[in-house]
Amino acid sequence: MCMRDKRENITDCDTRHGDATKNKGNKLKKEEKQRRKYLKAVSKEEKRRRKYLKAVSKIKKKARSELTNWSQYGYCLKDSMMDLGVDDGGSVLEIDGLGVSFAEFSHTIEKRHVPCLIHNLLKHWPAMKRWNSVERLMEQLKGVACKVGSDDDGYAVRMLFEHFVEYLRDPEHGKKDDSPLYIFDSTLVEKTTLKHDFIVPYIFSEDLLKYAGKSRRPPHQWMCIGGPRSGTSIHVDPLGTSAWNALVCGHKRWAMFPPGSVPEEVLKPKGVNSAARWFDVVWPKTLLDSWEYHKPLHVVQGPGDVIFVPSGWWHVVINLDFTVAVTENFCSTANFHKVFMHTRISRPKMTQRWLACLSTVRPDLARVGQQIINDDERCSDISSPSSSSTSSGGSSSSSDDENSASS
Ligand SMILES: O=C(O)CCC(=O)C(=O)O
Ligand SMILES: [Fe+2]
Repeated sequence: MCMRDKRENITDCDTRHGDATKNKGNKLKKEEKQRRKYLKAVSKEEKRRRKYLKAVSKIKKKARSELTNWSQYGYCLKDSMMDLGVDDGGSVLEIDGLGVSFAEFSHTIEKRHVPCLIHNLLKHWPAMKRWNSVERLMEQLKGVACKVGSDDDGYAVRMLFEHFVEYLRDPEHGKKDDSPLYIFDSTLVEKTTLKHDFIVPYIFSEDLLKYAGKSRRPPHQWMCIGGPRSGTSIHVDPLGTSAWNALVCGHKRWAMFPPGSVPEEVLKPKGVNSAARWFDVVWPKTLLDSWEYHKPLHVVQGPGDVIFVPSGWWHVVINLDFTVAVTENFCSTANFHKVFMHTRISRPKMTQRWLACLSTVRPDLARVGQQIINDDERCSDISSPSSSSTSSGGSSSSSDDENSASS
């Protein structure tokens, strides 16, 4: 090798060595940048998780201050809880929504107060595609505070939808709780884009309470979103209204009792404070041959099914998996008499306004309402000899502020 070659080699070597050092430096810098980015993401995630955990524990305390142990019955391990006679066919009348007209439904089902399960009413609802998974719902509900309960003073307890989803998937919370938190919110439809995804089924389209005035009208439409074992304790819907409940995804188990003689051990069983507990403790008793009262009607509602609950029927509902539903309490010609009797006592001011509006749009029903008022006055005249013949104007003990939320 000549000197020149040698020099070139040395220079070559130097350059390569320089490049290698530079590369190494760059690599280290890149790694350091990545490490910082990673640590930033971790700390952001930790902060987010801490925020979520803080929110959950605060919300749980507020929504059910009486509960110290949310998983004391171990229902999450009891598979039979979610399998309670699902295959036994149910005992509620089932009809095809496509084959029933408004008049038929009103005469054969509503006026006879027959609970029923209606198939095929929701096929054309955009909601059937837009609400059928947590991810799809997140597109519309991220950042929205949803009602998951009430505190001891009756104020709404709200939770961000994304926190609710995390709660449902959390092995230490929603996955483990006996009766997990449940979104039951009468403002969600109005305040979000969810309202564009459905229309009230035609057989329930006669909404007479809209004539009571928007500001006075009690809440009447709720979104219900929850995981397995969440649900609604036994109750009757408010103000004599009937209800339709449209299930978009998942399965709900219903038990229903007719108005009238339902025993205390069904309505107020000791130590039963949730739908899950009710189905564990009370439900099996009602199935025994020795059960001496009314047997409940029962049914499992699946995706696309609508349940009709006639006014005055007691009902208790448990979610068997992740469910999304919308439900509405309504007054129609079929239950008008019953609803008017209720509102007259508990919402006298609203009833006055309602009657005035009905006299224009539905004079036939306004006459029914006026007759109820006249009959009431006649009765109170007869029962209290000292009373004057002027209008009683509604019971003084009645409240015009009754909260009509059903659960
Ligand atoms: O879906 C539920 O949890 C029950 C709803 C209910 O009570 C109703 O629709 O009347
Ligand atoms: Fe209800």
